[in-house]
Amino acid sequence: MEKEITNKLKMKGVLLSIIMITVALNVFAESGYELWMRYNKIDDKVVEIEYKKALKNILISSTQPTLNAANAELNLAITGLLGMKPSNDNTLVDGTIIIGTPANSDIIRDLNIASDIAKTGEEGYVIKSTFINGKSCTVIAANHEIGALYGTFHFIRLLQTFQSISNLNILEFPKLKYRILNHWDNLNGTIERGYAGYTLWDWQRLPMYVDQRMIDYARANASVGINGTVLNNVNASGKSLSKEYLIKAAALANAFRPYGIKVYLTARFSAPIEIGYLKTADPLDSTVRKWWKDKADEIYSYIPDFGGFLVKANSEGQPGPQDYNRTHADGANMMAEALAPHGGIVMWRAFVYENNRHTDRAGSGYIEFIKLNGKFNKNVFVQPKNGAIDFQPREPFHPLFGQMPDTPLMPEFQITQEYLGYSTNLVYLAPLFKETLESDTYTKGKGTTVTNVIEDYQRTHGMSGIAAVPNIGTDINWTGHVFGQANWFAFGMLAWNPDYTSEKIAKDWIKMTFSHDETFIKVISNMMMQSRETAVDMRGALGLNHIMNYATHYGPGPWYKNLKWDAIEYHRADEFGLGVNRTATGSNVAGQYAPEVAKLFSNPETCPQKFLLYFNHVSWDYKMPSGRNLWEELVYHYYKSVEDVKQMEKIWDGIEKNIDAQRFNHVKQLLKAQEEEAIWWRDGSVLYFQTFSKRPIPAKYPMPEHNLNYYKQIPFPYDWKDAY
Ligand code: GCW
Repeated sequence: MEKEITNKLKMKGVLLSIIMITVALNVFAESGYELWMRYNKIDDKVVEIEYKKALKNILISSTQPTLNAANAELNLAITGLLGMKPSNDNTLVDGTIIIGTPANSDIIRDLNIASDIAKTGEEGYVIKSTFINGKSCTVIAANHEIGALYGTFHFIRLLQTFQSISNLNILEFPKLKYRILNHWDNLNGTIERGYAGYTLWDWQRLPMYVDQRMIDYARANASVGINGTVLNNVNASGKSLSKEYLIKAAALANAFRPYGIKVYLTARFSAPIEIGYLKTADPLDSTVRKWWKDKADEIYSYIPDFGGFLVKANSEGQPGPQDYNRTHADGANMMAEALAPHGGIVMWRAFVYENNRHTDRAGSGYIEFIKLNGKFNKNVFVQPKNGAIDFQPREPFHPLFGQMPDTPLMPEFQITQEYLGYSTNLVYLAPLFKETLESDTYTKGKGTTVTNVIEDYQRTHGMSGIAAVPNIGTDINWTGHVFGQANWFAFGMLAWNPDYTSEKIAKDWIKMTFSHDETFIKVISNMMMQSRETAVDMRGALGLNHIMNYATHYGPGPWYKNLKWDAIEYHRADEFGLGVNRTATGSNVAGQYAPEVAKLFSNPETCPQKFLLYFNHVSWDYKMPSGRNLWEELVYHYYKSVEDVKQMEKIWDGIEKNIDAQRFNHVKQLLKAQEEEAIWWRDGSVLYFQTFSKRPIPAKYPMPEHNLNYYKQIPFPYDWKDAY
């Protein structure tokens, strides 16, 4: 009897554990690996009924790799979303989706949509609901298969966001031609400023082994229209151009090709010396020129559609043409000449500044490049960062935008959060990207936004583009912080169309990544929209920047003293006030902008408050529009940042029931860390600036718990470079 009971209990125990494991699997199933390509079963009956009728059969018109990829993706999506596999044959039934081009599909050719398709160019598409032989169908058609793939991803996005698909009439094409990720991956597997693990490129096992993750990477990029990837760091190793590595890069190019993604490499300027054993890398030397030509020919023999080179030259210690008294144009044109016969391009970075500090760093890029307007070959982009200093939490747009009409510029953004709390902090970056893109350069009169400037190069030069340094690594969720995925997604969407709004992108991403619950979407999108402002407030509002810890770029460091660059150069705090005088009476970086902009920025009364201290040295007593004086305003922003992070934590706690435990806990822990960091920034910075302002922290705020010295000595949480 006793034994029986024990056995029964044991059985119960087993059953219970099975149930618990199942529950746990459901609850913990979400690692974030699927990114926004998460095709979980639809939980809305009305939507499900509509989709079940419309998604019965997929008919593709070729078996080339790109259409195969479209077919596979749509199959995956429908099977996941509806729990029902569509058929995949040539019979036209109600609910058929036809994917193809006029060249390979009779059905598409016979439809009356040729003029629409003609408008979509190389990569665009149309998506149309229509009747064919009395059957209700959806047509995804494009001039080229890659357009059809992009159209398929767009269609899937409609499904994932529960849009009605019964009456579609969509015509889309990208506004910019080159939409590129600049990876900063090193050949040893580490990533410069990468906070989501190690490089995705498995140099050891390539080319024999190409991991499924490469395909998933390509799917994610294609789903948002990214069409190029620079595999390696701009602080480049010549080795990446050696035969050994080219063969490996070719294997990646093969994996990415069906998804429309071209491979690019960084080119170390001194590679002819390091791997070619020449005595010089002088761009006007004929043996050097020949070396680059031969190298380009060799690369194209392995990668026939190789995209081209990205180059960081004469910047932060990298070699470059100035080592030989040549110009940036001499260097870029030499490489451009080698790539031109194959259709490749050069992206030549304008991120240069004098390490020995004769000029204001904010003005160096402009000074170097403005004189080279029009001096570059046709297949060269000059690539400035979005702002002139670095990828700061907030900077005004780079003064070169609009002022190099004869040389196409390709702005570079940073998705990886080098100055924004790595992958520990929740910061939605679309508002940052948009802020630059929507800035008015006034270079062709009022309303000449950065977007207008970069799009216009398509008309004037036949090329236009945008790039960003990604946040992608081997972490299971790809980006370290699950909200970092939104920044990869947002960059792709904005590269396709800079006019999309940050809110719309956030809402789509939330639906695809987390939940369709109306309240969830509303509160989380609001939280994301606010998060960039919070990130700025945390690190110095009102136009302050580059006052982080100099070594790690993490945590506060306005006190930092270094022989080359003191933090003081960036904030100029003194007893009178705060801010850098970049007006005509100072370094006159303001004077590098169009006169209307210069005028606006040079007067504290007209300068947008968010850039006030970037351009002006302002008294601590200066009255701000809020009625507070400058000191109080600064303190207000630091204190607000901590409150805002706490608010994010509250919001997050409130949505626990809406999502899986794994991602809930992931974000919860990171927000807690962000709160602690906001306090660190706030108390350290306020106490430091107080040594100049000599004014009290208003009594309504809690006083810092420690003295300034304490905050100065807080060690960086973990620096792998020091951890041997
Ligand atoms: O922001 C700085 C980074 C460097 C980086 C450099 C650049 C790749 O601190 O790590 O080097 O910019 O953009 O070249």
